Amino acid sequence: MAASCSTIVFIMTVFALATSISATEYIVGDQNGWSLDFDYQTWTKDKVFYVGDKLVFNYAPGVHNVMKVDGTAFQQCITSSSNGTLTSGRDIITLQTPGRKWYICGFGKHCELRNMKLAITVQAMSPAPSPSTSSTLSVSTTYGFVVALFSGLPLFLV
Ligand SMILES: [Cu+2]
Repeated sequence: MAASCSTIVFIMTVFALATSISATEYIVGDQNGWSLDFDYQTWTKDKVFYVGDKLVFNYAPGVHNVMKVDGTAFQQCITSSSNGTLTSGRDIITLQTPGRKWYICGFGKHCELRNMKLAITVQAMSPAPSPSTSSTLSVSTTYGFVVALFSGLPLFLV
C-alpha cells in the first residue's frame, strides 16, 4: 500500500516538473531592453502571457526603473501611485495572477514622452504542451518514467 501511494506521488511530481518547463521568460523589448522610444505596444501584440511566465526588464540601473501601477496611473503616467518600484537593472517579474498588468518608468518624463510604458494581459491557463521542440522530449521522458514505474509496480505489491 505505502509503496503504491508513494509511486502515485512520484508520478504527480514528475508531471508537475514537466508542466513547469512550459513557463516562458520574456525579455521586455528584446535586445532593446527597457529603453527610451521603444514601441512596447507593438512588442506585446504577438505575445500571449500566462500565469507563471516571467518578464525581464533590462536597463542601466539609475537611468530607468520599473514601477508597477494601476490602469489610471498608466494612462496618466502617475508615478506616485506605484505599488512597487524595481531598480536593479535586471528586474524579473513573475506573473502570478491573471488580468491586466501595467508597468511604467518613473524617471523624468520617460513615461509621458518617451513611451516607457508597458501594459499586458495575463491569461489564467497555460496552453496544452505543443507537439514541438524540447517539450516533446520532456513529455516523452515523463511517459518513459511512468511506464517504467508501472512495469515495476507488481514487484512493490507482492
Ligand atoms: Cu526611463
